[in-house]
Amino acid sequence: MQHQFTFYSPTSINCWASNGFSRKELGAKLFNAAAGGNPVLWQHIFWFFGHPEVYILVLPAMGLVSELIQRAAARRRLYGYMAVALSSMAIAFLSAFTVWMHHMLTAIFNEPIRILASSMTMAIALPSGIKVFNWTVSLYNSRLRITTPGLLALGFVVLFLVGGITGVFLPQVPIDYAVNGTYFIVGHFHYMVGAILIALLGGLFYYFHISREGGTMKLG
Ligand SMILES: [Cu+2]
Repeated sequence: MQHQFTFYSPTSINCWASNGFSRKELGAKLFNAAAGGNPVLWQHIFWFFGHPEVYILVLPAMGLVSELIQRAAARRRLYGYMAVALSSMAIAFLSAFTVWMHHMLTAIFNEPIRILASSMTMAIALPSGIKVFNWTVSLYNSRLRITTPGLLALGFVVLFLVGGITGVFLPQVPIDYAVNGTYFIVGHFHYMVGAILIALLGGLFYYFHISREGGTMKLG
């Protein structure tokens, strides 16, 4: 039942569209090595969507956290607001066009291309680092208040930091050979997705408290 799993996630839709649909409905042999196709091409198409998909999730969470730190935790304007905003654009650009092949470092054997994917992936650490640094500095000398959405925003920063530190290892090609297919990858990914969920929860708490409690944070 190839069509059944299309409903589960956007990644599955991409998977179905690029592989199942063209193969079954159009009779294509693009990914079939026996028919002269290239199975790695399927991986390219899958990850050209699959990698930016993670950033489609995390960029709104980063925006939420930037607002929550200002409004619900530090109660001051974000340190280096413009740098935080520009780093979002840098992350969006880098993640969309330059790094999908870091999911395939053990599947492609073109060394310059592998080095390019590896270095572009490490480059994403710069705008991400700017964000974590500015979020942290915003708390310095601030009128820190412990509120539910504020704590969830700080929780995002901590989880994102652990996810980022485990992420530093992954673009290194030799390390990738060791950890490919292990729970190290799963752990890294789940720190990020956990952080995203925490940020969304913080945004929801903040939004609904404002409307129901006239600006106080009693419900949390
Ligand atoms: Cu990726």
